[in-house]
Amino acid sequence: MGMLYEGKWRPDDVSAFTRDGQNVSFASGFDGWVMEGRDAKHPVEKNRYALYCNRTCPWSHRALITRQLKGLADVVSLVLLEPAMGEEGWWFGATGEYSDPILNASHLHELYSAADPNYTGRVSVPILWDKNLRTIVSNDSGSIARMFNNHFNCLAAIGGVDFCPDDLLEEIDELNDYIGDRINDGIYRCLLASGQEDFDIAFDSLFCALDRLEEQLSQSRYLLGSAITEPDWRFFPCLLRFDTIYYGLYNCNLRRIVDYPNLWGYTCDLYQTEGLQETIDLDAMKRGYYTIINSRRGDTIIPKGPLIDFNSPHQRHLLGSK
Ligand SMILES: N[C@@H](CCC(=O)N[C@@H](CS)C(=O)NCC(=O)O)C(=O)O
Repeated sequence: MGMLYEGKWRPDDVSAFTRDGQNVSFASGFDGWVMEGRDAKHPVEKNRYALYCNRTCPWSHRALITRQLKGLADVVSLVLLEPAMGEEGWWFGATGEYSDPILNASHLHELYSAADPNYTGRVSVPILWDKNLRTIVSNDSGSIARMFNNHFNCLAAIGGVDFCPDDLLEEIDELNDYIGDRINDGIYRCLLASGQEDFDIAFDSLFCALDRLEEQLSQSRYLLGSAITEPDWRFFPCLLRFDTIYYGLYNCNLRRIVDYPNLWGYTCDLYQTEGLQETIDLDAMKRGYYTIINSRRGDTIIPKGPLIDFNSPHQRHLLGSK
């Protein structure tokens, strides 16, 4: 995977920025905030921002979900990248669903070097783009989701939804970190393990965390009680992808999510949240993952299965709070 080095695309990895099996790090590079108030560098304004996402990416998905469920679809534009990676990383089609109507760019790295002509680092999705200042506000999915939740309420079409209530902030941050490290990055540690020992450590750690969360979800409908909070939207994108992608393609195959009664019911419950399915294209997601990983392994086949019914009935609403 290439990266930008002083504003120029380099197809080769630069070791300081690569991930290895032990130390997968997904650090971001732009850390601006959209804030209320005229003096803010990035003020809250309708049609000023665009979210650049990829359908394969679970980090993109958490930002996309928050945009959708807060009712910001007409406030923050959405630009999707091709669910595939090329020589120059994430790219846009010339026309159609995966083109870039805002900047007409052909690769995502063009946005990074437009924002900072000397940028050195990974070129990742999602990003929040400020159309007025022609720069990246943030390329950290957690911050983008938090901005959508906390700072766009005056423009949100759906009122009363709060995935980050003040009284739960500490627990939310703690659980976000746990899920980020043990689940989100944990899955990628399995993919990127450099040898058997690294893989075994990553694999055991991942399934140990899934066991813990399975237990936690036997007590309450959502991770922190009877209302959905941020960590649920960090966890869900991985659960949605698990049996189709990570189980086979990433060798995360101790158990499938359908084998865990609570995790499976919870996944279906969240999947059936009103409006959520607007954020999902299961075919594009699978095609994207297989195309990317197959090209590294010299394979071309995309499996047809598995058949999974995320609309299966569940009884999660019968569970109360913790
Ligand atoms: N810290 C970032 C990480 C996002 C991330 O790792 N995105 C992956 C796609 S799933 C990516 O764009 N990788 C490209 C690269 O690493 O060069 C976030 O939370 O938003």
